[in-house]
Amino acid sequence: MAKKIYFAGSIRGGRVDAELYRRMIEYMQRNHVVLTEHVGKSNLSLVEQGRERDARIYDQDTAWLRESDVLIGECTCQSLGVGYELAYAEAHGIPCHIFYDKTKTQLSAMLTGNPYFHIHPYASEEEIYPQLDEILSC
Ligand code: 6IA
Repeated sequence: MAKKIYFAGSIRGGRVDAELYRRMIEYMQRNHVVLTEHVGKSNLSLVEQGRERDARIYDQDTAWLRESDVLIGECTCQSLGVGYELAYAEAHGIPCHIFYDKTKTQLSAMLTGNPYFHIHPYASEEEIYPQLDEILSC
């Protein structure tokens, strides 16, 4: 059955992995609905646009989080927003799967130390897709 996926990836934390996000999102979209497709777009504005505009982003993203079946986070590029989303999802009982390239970074102990989170370290991108298949087939 098609799942509603909240894909979390860095925006203002840095866009170095934006192409990887796009590929992961496109892969999941073959059989599922990704609520946060924009995270993989290359032309995102990173500029702060005032608290009112950001409040609309916050309201929309937290509404999507509450309606999602699962959160998939790519956390190689560390992001305060993604960390917040993970805690928010945990508080709402949404399963969270965290991917990161172990050859490039170490995750915060606040993630690896929390047994609620499913952690998926990888060494090359090809390892991600079979794991996504397994997560999303449940
Ligand atoms: O602290 P960061 O900016 O790196 O946080 C990234 C996370 O916060 C992502 O997983 C998004 O879900 C969420 N987020 C941060 N900024 C935006 C945003 N900006 N739009 C939607 N979600 C965001 C404006 C982009 C533009 C397409 C309207």
